[in-house]
Amino acid sequence: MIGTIPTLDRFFPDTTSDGLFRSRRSFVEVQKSADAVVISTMNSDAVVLLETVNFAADKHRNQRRKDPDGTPYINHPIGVARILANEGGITDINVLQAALLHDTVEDTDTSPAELEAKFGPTVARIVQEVTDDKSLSKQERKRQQVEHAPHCSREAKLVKLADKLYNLRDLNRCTPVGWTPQRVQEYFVWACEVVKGLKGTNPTLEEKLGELFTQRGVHL
Ligand SMILES: [Mn+2]
Repeated sequence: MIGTIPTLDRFFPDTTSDGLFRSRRSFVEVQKSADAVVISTMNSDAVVLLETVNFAADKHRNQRRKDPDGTPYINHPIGVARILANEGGITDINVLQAALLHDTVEDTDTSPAELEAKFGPTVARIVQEVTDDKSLSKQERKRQQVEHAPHCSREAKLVKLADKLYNLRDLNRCTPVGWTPQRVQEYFVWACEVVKGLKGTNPTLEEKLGELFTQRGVHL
């Protein structure tokens, strides 16, 4: 069988210069390889994001949010990435990927090395920056988030801002199972302390966070 895909010459030395296949490989075999090459080398942002969201969905597949409906956990990282794109105006693919992956190391069996191998060092580093040390007590982790926020990279600060915005909106939408109104208020107070250390990163996200804090009588 003969196929003509002239642009694939550089990937497939066994095509002739006019794109006709020699007999060594069947057209079907070459077409399969071509699909793989297209996915691995064309580096389209859409393809990369699909691969990333699929990875995150698989890792979080058995987890649910704490809302009464038990919303699938993956809605959260997708929502965080969407806030960055739609409201924050962020198009940096590394930041959007890190948003999709931001809870995989903290909340699933994903290792930083796994993220680096699959998505590269930049994405892995941003995720690492937004990952709490789970060997510490919850109180200490919360304290460290406040302390570390100002020292994060700009990319990590963006993910943190969107993560907080998503979570605070979620708390306004409904109260997590087992939370008292006081615990909700304390979350706002703590989140505000974290966001203070992230200021000067994205005016739109910071303004929207500021409005939510003001509604609770907390000031950024
Ligand atoms: Mn999160």
